[in-house]
Amino acid sequence: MALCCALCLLLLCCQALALGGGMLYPRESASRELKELNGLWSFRADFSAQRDKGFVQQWYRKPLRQSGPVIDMPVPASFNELTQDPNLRQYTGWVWYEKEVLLPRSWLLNALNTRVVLRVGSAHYYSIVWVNGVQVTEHEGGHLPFEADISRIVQGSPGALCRITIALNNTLTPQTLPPGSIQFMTDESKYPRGYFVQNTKFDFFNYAGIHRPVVLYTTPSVYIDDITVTTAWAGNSGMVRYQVLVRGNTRYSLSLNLREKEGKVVATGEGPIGELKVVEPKLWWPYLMHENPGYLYYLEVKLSAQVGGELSEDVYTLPVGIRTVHVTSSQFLINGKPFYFHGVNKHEDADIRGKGLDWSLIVKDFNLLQWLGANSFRTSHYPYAEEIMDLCDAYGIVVIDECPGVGMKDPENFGNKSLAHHLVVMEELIRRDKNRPSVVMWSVANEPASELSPAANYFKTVIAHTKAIDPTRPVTFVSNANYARDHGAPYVDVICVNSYFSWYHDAGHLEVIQLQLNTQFENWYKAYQKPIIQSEYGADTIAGLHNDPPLMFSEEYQKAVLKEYHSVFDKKRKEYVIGELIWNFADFMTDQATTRVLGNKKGIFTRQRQPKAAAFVLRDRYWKLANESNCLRPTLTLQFMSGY
Ligand code: GCB
Repeated sequence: MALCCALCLLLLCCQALALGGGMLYPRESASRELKELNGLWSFRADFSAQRDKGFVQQWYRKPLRQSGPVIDMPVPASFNELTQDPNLRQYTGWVWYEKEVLLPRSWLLNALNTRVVLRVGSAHYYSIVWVNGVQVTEHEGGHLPFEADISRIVQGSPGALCRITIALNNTLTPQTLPPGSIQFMTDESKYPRGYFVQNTKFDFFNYAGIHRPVVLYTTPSVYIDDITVTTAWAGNSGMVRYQVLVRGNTRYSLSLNLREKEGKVVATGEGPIGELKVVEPKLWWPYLMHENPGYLYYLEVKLSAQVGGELSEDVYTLPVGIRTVHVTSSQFLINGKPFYFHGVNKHEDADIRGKGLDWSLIVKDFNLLQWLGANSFRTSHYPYAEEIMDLCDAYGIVVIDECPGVGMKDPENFGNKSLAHHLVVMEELIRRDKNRPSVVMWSVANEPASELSPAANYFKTVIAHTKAIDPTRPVTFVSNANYARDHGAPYVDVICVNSYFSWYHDAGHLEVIQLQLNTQFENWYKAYQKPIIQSEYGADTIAGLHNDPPLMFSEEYQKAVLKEYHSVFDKKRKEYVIGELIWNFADFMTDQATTRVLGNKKGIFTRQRQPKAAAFVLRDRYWKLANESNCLRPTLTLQFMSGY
C-alpha cells in the first residue's frame, strides 16, 4: 500500500481553501451512513423585548418543552407563513428549534473509528447549535451549509438519545449578506414603546427558518474531507485533475476509480493529487446544445488507513462533468463552442413553505424550464439548495452562481467588516459548488451601489479573492449602475446588466425600449469590450388582467416588453450580447409596499407555476434559439448512476 507522507498532506493544506476544510455533500457509501432529520421539530419564537430570554434562561439545557410552550415546525421550511399569527410572519430575532433523535447503537459502539457529524443544509441567518446542551458550532449566513463533528458528545453520553437545539436569528445588519438594518421607532405618539422594524433594500421577503435538510452522517475517523476536481480536454482525450484532502491521520493510501455512467472504470489513480486521463471522453454539455446533455462520470475515492491496528476504509463518490469554460471579448465558450444564455432568474420561493426546500416544487420547476427551452439560470440572489444544483449538473442546466450580495445600497455596506464577511461567503460558496460542471460563472453581487467610490476597492478585492480560490471560472457581478460610473465593472469578466425600460423609467412607453436598450449595450461594450448578458428585464403582470393596446400590469404589456427587448437582443447577439435572462421565472413574495401586489409579479409563471401569456412568447423564442443550434430535444432525466 502506497503510504502518503506528511509532506503530501502539508502540500494539500497549502492548496486547500482558506477555510481549511471541505463541505462534501453527505452521501451514503460502504463506509458512511446517513440519517435525515427532516420532519417536525419543536419550535418557539422568543418574543421577549430584547429577544434574549432563551439565552438568559438557557433553553438549550433541557428539552425545549420544559422551558415553555412549543409548537410543531416542519424542517425544511420557513417559519413565517405556517401559523395564523401575523407577529410570527414578520418576526425578527431569535427562534429556537429542537429535535430529539435516537442514534443507532452501531454509531456509538465503535467510537474509536466512527465520526458522527451534524450537517445543516442552510438556516437563515445566524445559527448556534447545541447537542445535549453542549454548544457544537455557530454559523453566520443563510443559503450555505455548515456542520459539526458531534462524536465526542453523543458517544460520551448515556443512552442513544441525542437532543439537537438550534437557535436562529434572522436579524440583518449593515454588515451581513444580505445587509439590512433595525429601525427603532421612538415617537410614542405613533408607536408602542420598544417598537422596531427590520428594513432591507432587496426585493424579496426575508423568509427565515431551517430552509434545507438537516442530517446526521458518519465517516470513519480517518476520512475523506474534501475533493477538488478541475477538467480539461483536447482532441480525443479528457483530463480530470484531482486533489483529495484527508483528515484524521497523515498515513493513509488513496485509490481512485473514474467510472462512466454504466459503472465501467475508465481511469484509475493513486495518491492525493493526480490526473486521470479519459480516452474519448463524453463531454458535459448544456441542455439543448447536445443530444446527451449533462453527462456525468463518477469519481470513486477510496481511502485506506490503519486505525487501532485494523484496516479502516472510507469511500466517497463525486459526480464529475468534463467540460471547459472560456470567455473572449465577445463570446462565452463551453467546450470551445459559443454558448448563448437563454434562461431565467429564479427565487427559492413558494407560498406556505417560503424558502424551504420542496422536492415537488423543484421537479415542477425543472419541468417548466424544459418546457420553456431554457438552458440556464442565475441563482438570484443567493446560493440555491445543493439538491437543485445536483439536478442542474445532471440535466445540463447552466448556472450563474450568485452569492447573497444583494441590497448593498449604502456606504456602510462597503466597510472592512462587510468585505471580510463577503470573502468568507465566497469561500463557503466555492467550497460547496467548485466541482459542479453546471456552474460556469460566479456572481459576487446583485445591483450593489457600485458607483460609490469604496465599491472600487471592495469589488477589486472580492473578485480577486474569488479568482484566487477558483482560477477556472469567470467572475461577474450584476450591475444597474451607469456604465461610466460603475467602479466594479473593470474587474469582471462578463458584463451583466439589468434594465427595466418602460417600467421603472418612462413607465408605459414601450416605444422607447429599442433605442434605450441599444444605447445601453453600445455604451457598455465601447467602455469595456467584454461580452454582455442582459441579466434582468421584465414587467409586473397580474395574471388574468388584460388590456389591448397594452397597458402596464396587463398580460399584453408583459408580452410587448419582451418582444421589444428581443428585437434588440437579436441584433446584438450577432455581436457581443451572450445572453438574456428574464426577470422572473415566477412571481414571488416581497416586503409589503405600494408597488408590490402580494409580492413581485414579474414572473412569466404565477407563484403557483401557471403560465402567463408571456411564457408562450418566451417559449417560442427559446425553442427557436435552440433549434438554431440544430440539436435534438433531449428529455431531462436523472442520469445519476443508480445508488448515488
Ligand atoms: C431588480 C432586482 C430584483 C428585483 C427587480 C424588480 O433590479 O435585481 O431583485 O426584484 O429588479 O422587479 O424590481
